[in-house]
Amino acid sequence: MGREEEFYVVSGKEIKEGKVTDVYFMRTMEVLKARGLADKKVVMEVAARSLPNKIGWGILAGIEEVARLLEGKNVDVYSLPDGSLLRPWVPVMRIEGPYSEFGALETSILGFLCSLSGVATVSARVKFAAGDKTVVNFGIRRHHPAISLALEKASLIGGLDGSSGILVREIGMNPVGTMPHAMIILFGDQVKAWKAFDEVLPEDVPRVALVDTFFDEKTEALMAAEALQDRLYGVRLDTPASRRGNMSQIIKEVRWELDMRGYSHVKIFVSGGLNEYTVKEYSEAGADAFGVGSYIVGAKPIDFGMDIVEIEGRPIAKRGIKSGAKDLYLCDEHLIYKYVPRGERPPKCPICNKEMRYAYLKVVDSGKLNYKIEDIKHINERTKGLLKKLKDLGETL
Ligand code: PCP
Repeated sequence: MGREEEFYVVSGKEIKEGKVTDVYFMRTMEVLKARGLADKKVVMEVAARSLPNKIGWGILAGIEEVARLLEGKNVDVYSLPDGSLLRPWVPVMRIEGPYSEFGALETSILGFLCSLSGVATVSARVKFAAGDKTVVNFGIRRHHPAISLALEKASLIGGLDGSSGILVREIGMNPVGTMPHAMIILFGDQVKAWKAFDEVLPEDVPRVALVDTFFDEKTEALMAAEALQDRLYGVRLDTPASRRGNMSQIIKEVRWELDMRGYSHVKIFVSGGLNEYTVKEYSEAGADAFGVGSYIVGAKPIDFGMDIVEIEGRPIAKRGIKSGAKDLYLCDEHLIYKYVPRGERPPKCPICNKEMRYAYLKVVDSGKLNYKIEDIKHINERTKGLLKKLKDLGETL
């Protein structure tokens, strides 16, 4: 099939073959090979030079993809695992081997890490803002369909509670969603639509009624509660910007009116144009769950760089990069990283003075994939624990 029939997307096979690369790497290999330099053994390190909007922390994603990309290459790769805490200038990965083996893969290596860590970081910040309240990724409609599952996986690595795309079943998660305005409009009657939803769908589908189609949120929320009674799990407010006004007040009013009539079991789900700041605000106003789309999948890529730090054992780097291979250590209690020249003694945490633990995993060992691919649920739970610890340590949005 031609590119046009494949929607001009690049296949995983082509990525693995190194076809997603910048032409200057092709030219570089040609020049280096012509002068016998291409097979020099180098050490390259990957670090984020900054985090978007000068935030102090993020979440790393894309490590599994990079490990699989480098599988079969004559390299060793040391790295933090997916879901690790990200700090500026901390080397998250170290790749060692002949430059010709992986130099031209820099484009795809950074492409995976920059994009997926960006989505994981924004997801983590929204979840950090929501605390124990539910946050679901509603964003696959806002990005190119070819990478929808990759983006959903990254949002789950970032600690979200679920995602709406049906393909998440392939990574062991159940898709999460409510109902679209289209369904209500086709019935032409909110109550008929909600009742049909309740009558037709299996019991395990939560009954969350969208309550902003024709009338205001308070009116439709009470109509839904009266129609479905204790079968109603929640109402979704997806108020369009043209009507938004003071959304916190709308949430408080809906909560009040539901409680006044004995419907305190009905949850309030909010979606539409959300970010970590409005999620925090609406959570404080009484919302129980959130659907976030554009803000998560449209996350800015993290500004990772991949730089030579050693050639044939000799430390060397460009301006702005510290030369020499490094070992990375972490204090899990205080979430502090420290790196030292490779082989030096483990440093002590500057806060608790305890010896820090070696933070890298050897994810590729002489070309053999050595990365224990974790169930996404495990990474998700670990990230949630990290966010709680960040909060306990006084981190803020
Ligand atoms: C949107 C749709 C998306 C939500 C909001 C995410 O509502 O429900 O899942 O929006 P965001 O990208 O701004 O965060 P509509 O566009 O009204 O779609 P629908 O009628 O299907 O709810």
